[in-house]
Amino acid sequence: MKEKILSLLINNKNDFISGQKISNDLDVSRAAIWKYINRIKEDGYEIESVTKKGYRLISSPDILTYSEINKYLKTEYIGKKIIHFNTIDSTNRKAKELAAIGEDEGTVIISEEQTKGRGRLGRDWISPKYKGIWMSLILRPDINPIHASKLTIIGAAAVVMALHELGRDSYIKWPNDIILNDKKVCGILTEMNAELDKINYIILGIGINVNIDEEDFPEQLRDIATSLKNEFGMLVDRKNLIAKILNNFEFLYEDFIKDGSIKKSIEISNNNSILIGKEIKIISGKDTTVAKALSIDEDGALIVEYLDGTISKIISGEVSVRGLRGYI
Ligand code: BTX
Repeated sequence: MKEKILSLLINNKNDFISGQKISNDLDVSRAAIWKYINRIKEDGYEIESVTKKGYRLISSPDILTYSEINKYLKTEYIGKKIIHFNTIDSTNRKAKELAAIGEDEGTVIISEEQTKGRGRLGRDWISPKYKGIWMSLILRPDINPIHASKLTIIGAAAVVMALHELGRDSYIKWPNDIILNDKKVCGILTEMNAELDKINYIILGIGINVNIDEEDFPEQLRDIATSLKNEFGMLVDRKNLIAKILNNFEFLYEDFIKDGSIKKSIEISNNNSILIGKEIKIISGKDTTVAKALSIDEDGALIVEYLDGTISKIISGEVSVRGLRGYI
């Protein structure tokens, strides 16, 4: 009921809505409305109440709830249910737990902070409160598990497109990082639960450093990590950005689900790649090999040319890639 009353207030922003109308529309008593309005205020919403006029929403807090994001969403099913936390260990961990007990495709888990955010290979992902987007999408594509890594490519393309819609260029460091000014601004962690030939669920975790100040990053990350605020010189609206990512994601994902092709996402990856045309290091366990990154092929694999001229195809997840000079 709280969410429904909040939706009415948000949809009537700038206008008063009478207690009587809320009562009629939602079949709830005036006394109960008063109680819910107080709870909504406790969440940080500023609401004016005037006798005989009713209630009016003055301002919304910067929180990533469904009510706040839905107004920007154009999707059919991605993000149509958002489960929001103030704090959690890891949204990917929570998403897996919920997916395992049947949570639907499209549900998104978002937290204002993560206390144990995770990167690939058990690495940590720092996720300070209210300053980033830490979210995980639950997906149930009817595809062979060997194609699961394509979801990372689609996710990265959706983030790049969303930033493009904000008027900003960003670059993909294949397969799972988004780069600005040669530093990491976003990381993607795709995890899967599958049987031999059937996917039970995929969790697509996206972490974006939105309004993080440089001093919020631990010392050892300052040379390799940045935030949108750092690079753009201004605060960025997290809600609008999340919606833009989800809108783009559904568009690109639908394409994949319909005919198995990630052509559009590949095009975005190739056009916005920070690796293509460069000499890179391919790190596999203890071995490091130097090669030139040529392109990303239709399966989302990185095509490289080794120093002896051999052309090879690298599947995401197999290796880490680095620029010859430092991180990029
Ligand atoms: P990755 O393994 O490619 O990158 C992890 C590495 O990046 C760390 O070892 C560290 O050096 C660096 N790092 C840590 N935190 C940050 C940060 N905030 N910004 C830039 N660099 C950082 C990348 O893994 C995948 C990250 C996915 C994170 C999302 S957040 C929502 C979801 N839930 C969850 O637990 N993980 C995902």
